Amino acid sequence: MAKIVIDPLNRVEGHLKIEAVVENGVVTEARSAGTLWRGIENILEGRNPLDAQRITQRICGVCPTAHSTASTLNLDSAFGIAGKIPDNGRIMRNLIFGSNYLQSHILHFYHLTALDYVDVAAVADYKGKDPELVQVKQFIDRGSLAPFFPRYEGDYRLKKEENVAAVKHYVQALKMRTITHELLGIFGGKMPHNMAMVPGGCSERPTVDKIADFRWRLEKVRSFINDVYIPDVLMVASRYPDYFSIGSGVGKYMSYGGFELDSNPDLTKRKRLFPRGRVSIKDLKLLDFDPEQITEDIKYSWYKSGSGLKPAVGETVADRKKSGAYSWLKAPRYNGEVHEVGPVGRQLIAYLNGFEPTVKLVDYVLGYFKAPPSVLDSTLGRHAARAIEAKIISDYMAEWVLELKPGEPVHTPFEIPESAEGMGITEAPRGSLGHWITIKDHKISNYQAVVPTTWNGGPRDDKGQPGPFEQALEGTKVKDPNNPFELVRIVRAFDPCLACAIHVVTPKGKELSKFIIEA
Ligand code: NFE
Ligand code: MG
Repeated sequence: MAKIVIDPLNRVEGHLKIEAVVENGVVTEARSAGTLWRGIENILEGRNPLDAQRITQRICGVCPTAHSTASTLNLDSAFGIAGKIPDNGRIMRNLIFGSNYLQSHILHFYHLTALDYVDVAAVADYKGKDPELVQVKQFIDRGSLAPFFPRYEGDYRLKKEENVAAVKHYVQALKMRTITHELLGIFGGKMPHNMAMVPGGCSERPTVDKIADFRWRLEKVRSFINDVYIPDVLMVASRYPDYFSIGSGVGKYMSYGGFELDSNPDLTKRKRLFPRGRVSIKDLKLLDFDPEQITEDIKYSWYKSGSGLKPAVGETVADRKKSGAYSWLKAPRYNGEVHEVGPVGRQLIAYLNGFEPTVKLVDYVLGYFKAPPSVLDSTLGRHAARAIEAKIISDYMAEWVLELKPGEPVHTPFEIPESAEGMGITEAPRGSLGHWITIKDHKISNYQAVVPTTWNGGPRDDKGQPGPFEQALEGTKVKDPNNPFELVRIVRAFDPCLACAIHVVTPKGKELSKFIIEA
């Protein structure tokens, strides 16, 4: 028996520790732990509700836009204006959010996970004149090799020319991310932490020159997605086809639905680009979705507040010394069951709903590998679904921006109610994201977030059911416990963000700095 401890598991956002017990070359038990304490939810208590949009974006530097979307929907709902968002405001929100999605998916594939498959050392003896490859070669020659090394060895399968091309794309992807930030800035003001998403709509005004600027920049990113990102994912998949059956998950996926296509006040009837729902993998059956079924357990988390609570009445009181606990993440559950969230769930649910762009792309990718849709439930499936949806979102952004109407309203006025409750649920790049607010005396009295990586990377729940990372790892064959490349590939395919996942908590009445010292 060997115990593998990967701490920190790098090339993910935030601080993740993975432990795996290996017996006869197979993982028999895995634990996923978030190890860096954060402090956002309780910072909000007693503040003006409008601060939620500004402060929750600080949960994360990668997907602040997801939190601005969830918090804005949350405030729309608490202020009673969810059905009154003008089209311009709704569309600009989608363009701001979409820009961040493209940034996030390109970041994940090239800069966080590709190095698990691509051997950068192939460029060490590069003699050509390609400026991007010369840059990388000079970087290697300087001898300071992070973030390319250290790494786990033993399973690099691409041909030399494939490795070299992928390294060039790694550098190009950095430029593409710059462009997505510029795109976001056109209607959002800046990245990170856009200033334009506000309750009631958007504070920016569309103009013809902004529309043209957005469209022109977006075309470069669309070309990269079509001509580089998707082909690279297929190329990696063709060299590592075994990863279509490694790392399969918990059997159930969920999506809250994302990118609002109208402002129907009845949220259950509202149209969204990616539909709401759940799916079970074994029979590819669509299941219903009711946000009332969401709860969070804390038996194995460093909290002493109530367990199994709904987020609207959630609590977050830390207890770093709690016996048996091993993570700062809570364990979110739907009707007491473990669910994976993220691109696979979104695209499978869209596929089973017959959403044409998804059906076309999923069938294309699966046809390439002669595989059924259920193989999306795997390490490679997670990468493929992410690339597919990057293309779909970028294609729709190109249409949405042309639907903006200069001179028409962007925003609907509102008043902050004396008391109210709100819920904002959406799909962040990494999966289902929800914010809940209670307002009393015109101020925030409780604010709770349940975040994608909390769903996927959370620990065991009160019943002892392991979380999605843990279940995906258990049963995995490990060739060499000293080089557990299988395990990091599985976990990275989820695109973990521990910064988001641990967005909690300073105990009421204590200063943040004092608590950090005590913890
Ligand atoms: Ni910090 Fe995030 C996304 C959110 S993940 S990246 O996507 O919400 O838990
Ligand atoms: Mg929370």
